[in-house]
Amino acid sequence: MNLSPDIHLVHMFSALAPVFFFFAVHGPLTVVASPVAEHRLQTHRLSGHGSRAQPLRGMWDLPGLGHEPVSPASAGGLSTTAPPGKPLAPVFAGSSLTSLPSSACFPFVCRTHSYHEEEEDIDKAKEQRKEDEEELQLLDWFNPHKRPEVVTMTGWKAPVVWEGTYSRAILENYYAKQKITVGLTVFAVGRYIEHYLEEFLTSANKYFMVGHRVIFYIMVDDVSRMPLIELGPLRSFKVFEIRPEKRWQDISMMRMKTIGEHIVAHIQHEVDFLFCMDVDQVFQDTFGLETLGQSVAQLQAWWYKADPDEFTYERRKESAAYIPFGQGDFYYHAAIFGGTPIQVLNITEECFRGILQDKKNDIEAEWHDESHLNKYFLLNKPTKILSPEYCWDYHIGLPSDIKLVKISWQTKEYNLVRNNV
Ligand code: 5GW
Ligand code: MN
Repeated sequence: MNLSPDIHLVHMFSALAPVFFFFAVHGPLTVVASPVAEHRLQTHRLSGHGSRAQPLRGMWDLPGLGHEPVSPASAGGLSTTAPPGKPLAPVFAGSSLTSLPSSACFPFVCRTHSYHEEEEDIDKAKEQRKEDEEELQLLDWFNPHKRPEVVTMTGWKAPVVWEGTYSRAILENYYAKQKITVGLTVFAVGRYIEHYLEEFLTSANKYFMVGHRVIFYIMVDDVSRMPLIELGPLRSFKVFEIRPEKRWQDISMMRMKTIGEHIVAHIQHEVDFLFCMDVDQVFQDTFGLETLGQSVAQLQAWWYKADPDEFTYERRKESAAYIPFGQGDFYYHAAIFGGTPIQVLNITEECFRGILQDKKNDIEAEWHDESHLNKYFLLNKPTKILSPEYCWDYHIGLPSDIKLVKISWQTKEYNLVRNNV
């Protein structure tokens, strides 16, 4: 189960260089990038931001060895629900000299300074450092009381982010110092390329993490049918060709394996946060910093008010995704999940482990990867939950709970797109 040699990075587009580069790389996965884009990734990596400091290894490196799931206690602690803090970048790494504090000059140009002045300078620099290092606390940007009619805090003290509960301005101010990069994986196989991919990408370009570095990871079964899209500033994408699965259930489920492989191979070095999304949906409004967290789950629009015993969890004991009646917190939608690369790797590994176990036992969970994702988040509580405003189905109507739709479902035209059942 090594990294499949059939995954080729074939295309990378840099927003800074509005020229398309096409590469066909055969053999093991190699990152080929335009010089400009590669330089940008390189300098970014040098700053050694937290989640990318430790290279990850997955179950696909060492069969049988995976990551321990995060315990509900540690995943759900209040402190982990705040956006994770980042260590300060080393002074000279990736930043220009003009951004250095005035005290950070070399001794030989500071000879005229008195000891007293130097002490003051050091104090000032220390204060500045403290300000920079201070981690934003959850309640600095999140107010659960702003939406009293809906659940805004879980039993394990994770925020459920609804419109009106967050201050994006405070988050923007905090993350401005951190220079984060956010990844977004999306798969389009068969007719899903023509049907959904262009609108998904065009809308994501407009609304996903605007003002921040974004890398779209696009997995298609035929790169020649990839729509050409002009991206805005700070956006780039990488396209990979994947082998299409014959059964549609497998197309959906094998995403878990592929995402994990890509996190291990390169994504871990490239982004601070990663989202994984279905392609059959469209961004309608800003999907911003308030969605970032260690491990992020999406409430399924049709079930957000239902009782857990009504949820369509897998109810057969024989499946790895089994959740007995009487258990369960929420029904999560597999169309959106995310977190730091290490957390997303853990999610995808554990889900894929469950999928393989089920295949061995000749059983398939009722809602495929979504059943396994729900089991995962039952055992490993998400540190942040997104309200159904982040993935709304207008077929439900527009109840007053839904103040601002950020992403909406596309109409399911199964007869048109699902020729591979
Ligand atoms: C095809 C037939 C049945 C189910 C899924 C597919 C299918 C899914 C496909 O032919 N091509 C494809 O790229 N997918 C990927 O899997 C898309 O990213 C899609 O968004 C994701 C999940 O499948 P969906 O969106 O059809 O599933 P639901 O749960 O949203 O109905
Ligand atoms: Mn979908």
